[in-house]
Amino acid sequence: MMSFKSIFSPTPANTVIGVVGLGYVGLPVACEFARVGFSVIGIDLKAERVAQINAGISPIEGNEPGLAELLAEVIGSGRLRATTDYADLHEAHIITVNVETPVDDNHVPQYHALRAASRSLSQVIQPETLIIIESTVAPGTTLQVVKPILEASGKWQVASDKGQESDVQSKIYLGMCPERVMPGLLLQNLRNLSRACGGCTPEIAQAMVALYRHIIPNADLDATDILTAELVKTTENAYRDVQIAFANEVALICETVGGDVWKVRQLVNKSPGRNMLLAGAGVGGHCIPKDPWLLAAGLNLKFKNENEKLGGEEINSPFSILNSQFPKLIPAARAVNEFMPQHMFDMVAARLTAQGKTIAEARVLVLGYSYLENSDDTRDTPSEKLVAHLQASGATVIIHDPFVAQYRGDVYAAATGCDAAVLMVKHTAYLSLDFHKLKTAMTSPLLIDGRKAYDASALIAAGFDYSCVGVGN
Ligand code: SAJ
Repeated sequence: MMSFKSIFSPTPANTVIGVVGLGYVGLPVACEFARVGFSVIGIDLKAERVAQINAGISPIEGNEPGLAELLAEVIGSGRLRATTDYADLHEAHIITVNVETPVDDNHVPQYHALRAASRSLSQVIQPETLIIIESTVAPGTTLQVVKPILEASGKWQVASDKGQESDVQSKIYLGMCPERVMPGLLLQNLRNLSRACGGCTPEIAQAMVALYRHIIPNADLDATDILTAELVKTTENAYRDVQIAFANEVALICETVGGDVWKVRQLVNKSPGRNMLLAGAGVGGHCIPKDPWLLAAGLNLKFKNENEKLGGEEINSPFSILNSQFPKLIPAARAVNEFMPQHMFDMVAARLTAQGKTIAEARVLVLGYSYLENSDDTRDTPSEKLVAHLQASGATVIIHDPFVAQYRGDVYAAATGCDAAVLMVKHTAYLSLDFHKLKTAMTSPLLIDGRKAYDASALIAAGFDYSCVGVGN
């Protein structure tokens, strides 16, 4: 087993790396460390995913530039191998954990995967192994959920800078380094975005900086403590969610008072220090809708641990203990953003009514089903919520999306016989629609624009009943 010193300056020659969770974050991480020469052991519970990876085939959907080729290369060179067996991590000196950390419908973090990974690791690691949590977690989770599980057997003690020195044979190290990847840019973001490297001790934080420098040559790698690293990640995404919610709230105000949020935003952002984001049809994806709740849930962890040991699988709702003194802004922003798909429904229903039709008899085309433009990722997509509202009201819904397999096809054929169309995703392909062909296909040229994809005057000139989110009539 390597000595602490070699953890402090990990190199491909002296360090074997383990990666737990080979999803859209873990797999690129494993490939990147293998690319620079480390021997990497990847763990995933899904045997079929492990088999695909060992065959050099990427299981990651969507267009991820460079990932498939890199995976084939590092599998071919033998630097990366995948397995379902945690025992294979026995030889790893540093192990990153990249498992899912979702929140449930009550916004409560679900740590089943994290707890299971922590339990499995505690049974196979060696003295002085460094475990780095890369998953996004509520502030306090690494030290108040992961650490107790790793130490539960009594065999291990996580080093801390509080001087409780344990003998080397029982000492392990813990770190937290949140990822900042984005679908479609997995490798690019991994290589170029700065990282907060939170260590159980300052020396371990520096060791993490040395480790990540191998795959992140230029961006800032900021040594810090574990709690700060947890707060940074959840805060940066809560920040974005609140910023988007502000734009959406101004959009709703503009609609009511007869303003145009798009013009307002353009001029507001000429003011120093302003950067108003884009209003729209809603906020989807794997990060932004979830991470604000993880930030809020940190409050519960603190209260929970002051009164009782964490035992159950779930942490109670972040608001169950607090008497709603705070957080106020985070839940309110979530509510605004979650309302936007409903607002898109209200807009199309109102225009149909104005045309003497009911939503129940209408055939409505939803343009865009992924959560982000030019992406096939449909996780937590606002379009799913709009479709549910439409179907619950009896409408016949036609979904089109050039990136989502089951909704591809000729958009004008999809528009045939439709009474209304709702633009939910600003895919590039939609920006060059032939409005004449669209109008000919539809029974009535009614278009609701949820992303300001179009110039109102062009649509109106083409004879459309056109409305845009954030623009009053
Ligand atoms: N959205 C708006 N208005 C905006 C920006 C986004 O309505 O001004 C909507 C999008 O349509 C989408 C959702 O919000 O439905 C999320 O969009 P996003 O641009 O934030 O894309 P994500 O979810 O992939 O965000 C990720 C995040 N990165 C990580 O969590 C590591 C986010 O912090 C980044 O800012 C974002 O990528 C990015 O732009 O890189």
